[in-house]
Amino acid sequence: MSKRYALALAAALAVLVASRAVGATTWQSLAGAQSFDEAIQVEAFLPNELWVHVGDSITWTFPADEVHTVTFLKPGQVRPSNGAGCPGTTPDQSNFDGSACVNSGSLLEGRTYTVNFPTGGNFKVVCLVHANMTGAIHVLEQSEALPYQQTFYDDQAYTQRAGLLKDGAIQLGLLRARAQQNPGYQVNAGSGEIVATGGGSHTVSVYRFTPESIVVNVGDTVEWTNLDPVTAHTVTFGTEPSGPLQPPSAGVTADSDGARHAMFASPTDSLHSGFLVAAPQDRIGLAQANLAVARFRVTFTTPGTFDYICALHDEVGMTGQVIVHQARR
Ligand SMILES: [Cu+2]
Repeated sequence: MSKRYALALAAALAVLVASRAVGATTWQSLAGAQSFDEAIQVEAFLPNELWVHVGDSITWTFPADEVHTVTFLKPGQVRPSNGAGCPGTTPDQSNFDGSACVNSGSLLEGRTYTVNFPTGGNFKVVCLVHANMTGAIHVLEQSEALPYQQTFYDDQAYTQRAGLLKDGAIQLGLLRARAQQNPGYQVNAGSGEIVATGGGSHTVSVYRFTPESIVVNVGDTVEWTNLDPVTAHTVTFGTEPSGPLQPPSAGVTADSDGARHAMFASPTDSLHSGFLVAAPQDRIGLAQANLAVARFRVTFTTPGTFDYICALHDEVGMTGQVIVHQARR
């Protein structure tokens, strides 16, 4: 049985099982996707624009090891942090009509979350973890014709996922090639891109340090730069901070160009960069964002092998190593 046929069959069975009213349909979408090695994470609803009828539902399936949320805020509601929810979470099979927010909470591979739409309207769906993972749900009256069937959305999800994964793979390949051609003191701490659709935006991110291992001498300074337009990463040696991950550890200073900087002496010590992340996109009519802190420098003062992780993404393999040799006389 082809995968597409299986998906269509599963969708058809879901309709039969889940129908709550005569003619009500449960539509299918994805929240996230990833490459086999988990290095490329698609932060997107696939597809991110659906037209459904009043009384219909949409089930989002979470196939990735990076967390996402399916969240419908009230119109104009200030975007909360992921931990705060909208506030909190709402149960599977919640209704959304625009009067109260709906939030799945952070979900991982293997989970699903269904939202019912009892009234008409045009609604924005967002992921509270990934700012540029957004979409639109158009809830039309029963008397209106819907433009697409589930098979169209399945094809669209497949095509968009393939395109985003390909973009991420090209970025990772270019970064690895550049690191091989110009071995120096630079480490790339992630990259990515945001893609607009008619319904919102998709993000694809590379969750890898390139090069993953770098060799330097005592006294050298290694510089990490996060090139992702929206996703934060950290450079964390030793024990992860027990509290919030946004601030750097004590002793991290700012260079005159704004980059964070630390001296580091022992492979058994701990050191945390804090969030390295691009500035949020500016919007006309609002105060401009401060400059980003997307760069971290560490000067190594003793030889040794220094292993580190991204404290946000080590579970999908975002780890690295600095090997520090005694300088030659
Ligand atoms: Cu990361």
